[in-house]
Amino acid sequence: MKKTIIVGIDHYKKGVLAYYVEELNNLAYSLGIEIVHTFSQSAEMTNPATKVGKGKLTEITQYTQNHPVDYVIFNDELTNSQIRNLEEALDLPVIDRTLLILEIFAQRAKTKEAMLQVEVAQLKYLKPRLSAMRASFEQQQGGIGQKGPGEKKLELDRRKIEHDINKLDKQLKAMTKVRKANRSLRQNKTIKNVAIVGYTNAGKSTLLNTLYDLSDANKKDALHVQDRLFATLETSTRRIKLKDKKPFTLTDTIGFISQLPHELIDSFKATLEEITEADLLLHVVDFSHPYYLDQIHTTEQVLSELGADQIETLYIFNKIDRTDAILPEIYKPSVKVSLKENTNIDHLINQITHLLFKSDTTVIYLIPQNKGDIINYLNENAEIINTSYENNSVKIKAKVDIAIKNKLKHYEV
Ligand SMILES: Nc1nc2c(ncn2[C@@H]2O[C@H](COP(=O)(O)OP(=O)(O)OP(=O)(O)O)[C@@H](O)[C@H]2O)c(=O)[nH]1
Ligand SMILES: [Mg+2]
Repeated sequence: MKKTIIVGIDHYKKGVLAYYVEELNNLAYSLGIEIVHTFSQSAEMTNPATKVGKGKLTEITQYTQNHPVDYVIFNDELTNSQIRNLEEALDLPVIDRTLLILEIFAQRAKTKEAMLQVEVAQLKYLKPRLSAMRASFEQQQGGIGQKGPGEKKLELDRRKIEHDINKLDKQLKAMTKVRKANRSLRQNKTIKNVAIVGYTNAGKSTLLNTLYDLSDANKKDALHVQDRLFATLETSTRRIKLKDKKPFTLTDTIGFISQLPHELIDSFKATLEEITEADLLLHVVDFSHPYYLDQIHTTEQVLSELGADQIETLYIFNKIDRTDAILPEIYKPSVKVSLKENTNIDHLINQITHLLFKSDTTVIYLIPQNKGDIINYLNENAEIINTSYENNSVKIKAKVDIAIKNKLKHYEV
C-alpha cells in the first residue's frame, strides 16, 4: 500500500477538521492509500505561496525526509503554483482533496455517461494545473530525475485538452438529449417525480430499494448498496406503485460530500437535472453520524448551487437503530426511520404520499362498465377510496390530481 501524509488547514469550527480528515482518510483508503501521519495548520498561519506557513512546511519536510512517504494529500484545493511550490519543497507528489474525489469517481464510474462526465471534470481540473501536475505524474510513474518537457509541448497539451473537453462535452450533450426525451415521456403521463438526495453513505440507495421492494412490479432489480463513500455514481429511476396509493417515479442519484469539486457538479449537471425537476425531494440523513448537521448543511449548499433549494423537501433521519438523538426542530417536515431494520416505514410512506398528493381532490365518478380503459386508467393513476356497482356503471370514489380531474370531468357526479 502507498503511504501518504495528510495536511489540513483548520478553518472550521471546533473539532470539525478531524472529521474532514477522517473522511479524507476513507477516500484515500478506498484508493489503496494508507495515511501514516496528519498535520494541521491553524488558519491564521497560512501562506498563499505554499498554503501552509514556513514553520509547518519545515515540520512536514522533516517528517517526509525521515519516513517512507509516497504522497502528500491536502484537504484543501490547491492552485497550480501552490502545487508546484509544495512539490519543489517536499520533493513528493502533492494531491488535493479535489483530485482525490475525481480519482474515486473515475474508478467507480460504470456507465458510459458517468465515465464521460468524470473525464470532462478531470480535464477541466487538470487544464489550469497542467505544468504542476505533470511533475507529480512523472514522479508517480517513476520518472524521477527526468526534466519535464518544454513549454511548447505544454502549450500543445493544453490545446489538446481544450479539444478533448469540447469533444466530450458534445457527446454528453447528445446523451442529455436522450435523457430529456425519456423524462418528458414520463411527464406526459402526469406522474409525479421524487428525487432522493443526501450526503454520501446516508442510505439513499437503500431507501429506493425499500420502496421499490414494497411496490407492485414484476421484475425487481435492486440497486447496489455498500458501506463506502460514493457507492452510487449513476442515476436510477424506478416507478413506485404502493398498495392503494398513486404511482410516482423515484430517482436515486450520486451522494454529496463537503467540497464536492465544482468541475464535477458541472459535468454531472445532466444527471443532477433529475433533482432540479423533481416535485418532491427526499433528503436522507445519516442520523447516527456525529456530524450529521454539517452533512445536511453541505447537501443544502449543493442543492442551492443546483437551483433546487426551493423544492419541497421531506427530511428522512435514517439509521435510528444506531442513535437515540432527538430530532432537530428546524428540519421539517421530517420522519425518523431505520431502513435497515424497517422501522417506521409506514409512517414514511404516508408522509411521502401526503406531501406529493396533498393538492388532490376527492371526486366521485360514475363510469359505464363498457369503458374499461377509463376504469383501468383511474385504478392505475388515482388513489381509489372505494368502488361500487350501480346498474351498468361503476361508481368510483377517488383522490385525483387536477390533470385527471380535467380529463374525466365528463364522468363526475
Ligand atoms: N445501521 C444502519 N445502516 C444503514 C441503514 N440504512 C442504510 N444503512 C447502511 O448504510 C450504508 C450506505 O447505504 P447506501 O444506501 O449505499 O447509501 P447511499 O446514500 O446510497 O450512499 P452513496 O451511493 O455512496 O452516496 C450501507 O452499508 C447500508 O447498509 C440503517 O437504517 N441503519
Ligand atoms: Mg447510493
